[in-house]
Amino acid sequence: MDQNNASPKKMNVGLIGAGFMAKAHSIAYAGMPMFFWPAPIIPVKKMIVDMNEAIAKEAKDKFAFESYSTDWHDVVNNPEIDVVDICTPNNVHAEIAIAAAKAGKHIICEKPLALTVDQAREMYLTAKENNIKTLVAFNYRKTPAVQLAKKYIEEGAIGEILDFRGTYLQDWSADPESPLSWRFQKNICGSGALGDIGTHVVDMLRFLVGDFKKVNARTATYIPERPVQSGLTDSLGNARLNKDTPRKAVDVDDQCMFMIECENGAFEATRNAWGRNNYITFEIHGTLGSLYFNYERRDELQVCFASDPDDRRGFRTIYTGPNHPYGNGLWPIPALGIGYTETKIVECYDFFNAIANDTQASPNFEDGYEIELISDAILKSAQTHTWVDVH
Ligand code: SOE
Repeated sequence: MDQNNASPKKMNVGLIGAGFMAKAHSIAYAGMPMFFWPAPIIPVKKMIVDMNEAIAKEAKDKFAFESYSTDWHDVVNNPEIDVVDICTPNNVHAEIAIAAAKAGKHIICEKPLALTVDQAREMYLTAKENNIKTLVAFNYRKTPAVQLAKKYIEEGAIGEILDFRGTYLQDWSADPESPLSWRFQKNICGSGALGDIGTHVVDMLRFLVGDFKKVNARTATYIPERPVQSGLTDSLGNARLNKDTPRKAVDVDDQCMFMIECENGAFEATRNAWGRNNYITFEIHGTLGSLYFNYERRDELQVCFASDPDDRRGFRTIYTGPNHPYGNGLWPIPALGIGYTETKIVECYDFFNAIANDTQASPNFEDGYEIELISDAILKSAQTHTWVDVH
């Protein structure tokens, strides 16, 4: 805050990649001070970048940025920019983040952090050397009901954790005619369902139950080729291409499942599960109770305790609201509805709080690197059909 306590400090943001995620992040920059006042810092949408000039120009107006460019160097080399926000496909995260860290910019990077463990390590170490603040956009852990689950676990309410399971199921790529966007090309995305959606729940489970020691995984590619779409814009299954459109091989996983050794855990991710749209779930069993969460009903956390009377024991629903984590900034009555936008606003709040208070936000590049190690172990395990150590 200014000395006279009048208004919070401002910081300029340069956002790179003007697709679906740019929309989510832009709303968060605008909305964060409205939800969490006084804001730790007010983000100013300075410049948006997209390789495609028409998209960049339109995004400037649509997402309310002051200027646009087609070259990400214009953001990274711009002394006026304080924060670089990377919303590009995964294959350029490392190059941009390393340059931004060397230029002393704080960085928000979309998930997964990188294509490989080596890239993720270099991103993490460069950020550390340059003493900047980082955040990887695993936003689902910011859902108040997930934070409430963490509170129950930390308070010992469910006792010692025995086992857990998680899923991330979607169906937008279940149709064989849905196009081969960059999310199905290993050289651009690194991995398929695992990196795109599985890593969100890996992040959530690490947050809730702790680090993974070993994994035993299987992956499958159900649809070996898809019609090729032009351009990098991601239709997320919505485009239907002409029947004669050339097809190309998919070289990443459509589905991935694995067992986890830390406590005993199991997990499945796929984008080919008809009827499941954003079915992120976890169920955690402890010696004293259980917790269950499903993002499709994200205002709710289901809890059950061993200490409940025998004739009334069963899952009951807690609706998150003003008395729960982040609740003071969000809506004043439980069950008014937390959405994707709110998770992004909380993420943005945590990031700027970290800058204002000289701490690190969570999950940061160190967490992103750890998740890359886990993903690498999962892919190795699926290849070798053996348990693989994460470290
Ligand atoms: C597509 O599967 C996608 O947009 C993911 O990339 C996001 O991370 C997820 O939040 C929504 O679905």
